[in-house]
Amino acid sequence: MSIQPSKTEEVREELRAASSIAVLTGAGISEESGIPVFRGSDGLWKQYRAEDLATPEAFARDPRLVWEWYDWRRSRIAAARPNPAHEALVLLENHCPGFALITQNVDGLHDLAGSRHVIKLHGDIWTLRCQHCGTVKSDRRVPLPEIPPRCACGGLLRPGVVWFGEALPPAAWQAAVQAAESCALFLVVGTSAVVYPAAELPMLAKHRGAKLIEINFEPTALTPLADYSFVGKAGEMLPQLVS
Ligand code: BV8
Ligand code: ZN
Repeated sequence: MSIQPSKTEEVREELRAASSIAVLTGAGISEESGIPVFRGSDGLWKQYRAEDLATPEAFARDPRLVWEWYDWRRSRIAAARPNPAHEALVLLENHCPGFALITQNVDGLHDLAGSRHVIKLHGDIWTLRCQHCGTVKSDRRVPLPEIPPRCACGGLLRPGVVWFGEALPPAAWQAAVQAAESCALFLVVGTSAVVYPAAELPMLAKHRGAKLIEINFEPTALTPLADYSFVGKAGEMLPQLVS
């Protein structure tokens, strides 16, 4: 999928000239790395929706089922490598002084690609938190030796991610809002923009006068708001805009 040459040149110039750039990524940026997205035909787990499993209630009711889902996702993610879209954002970070990368993804592929400061709005699938004593630890074992995993204190360990109905980590949310409010250009990549409050960030940036650029496989609620909207695969389009 190639973008109309005129638009490409215009956006390349916008990216070059922008004094500060904030980026919001969603599951779509990891799709070409082989990690299924949440919504759409090949959604994560056919008979379940993320909204049904990524909740404290689902975990309280059936920690084994929720952990089976996360253990399956961890094994998918462990086999995945960053794709050219992740790598293009590392290039952008290296060339733009005021750069902020905000992600809804929990897969850690931005860190693996070499992005230095990643604002994780929804946590990290490679960390576990004890429901009882609060211990937080990194755990990259795939598959997990026991499901559900237990803490040394005997408490139940949960994935270190933000579930529906849970507040986002305050520090991450504040950093994301600060970046959205102050950037000259806001780039949204691979998100359906249906999950809040993350989906507010591009609108906040736009209302503060930032240029809004969207790259997504299909149009979203943000598309009418965007100064430039590219419909297609991030791994193909982002490198064309950034190289
Ligand atoms: C909160 C967990 C309050 C980690 C996730 C009614 C209306 C509005 C809001 C609500 C409502 N009812 C409830 C809410 C709030 C709720 C919400 O927004 N619900 C939605 C579903 C309506 N939000 C919350 O509950 C949040 N918390 O509000 O707390 C509060 C406040 C204070 C104190 C206490 C409580 C918490 C939200 C976080 C939920 N956790 N995940 C995990 O397991 O991953 S959200 C989940 O969706 C993932 O994190 C994911 O990142 C996120 C967003 O999805 P996307 O990344 O956009 O992925 P999606 O599949 O949807 O889209 C991918 C896109 O990519 C598609 O458009 C596709 O076309 C495109 N694509 C595909 N391939 C490619 C591509 N694009 C480019 N290239 C490709 N190759
Ligand atoms: Zn514990």
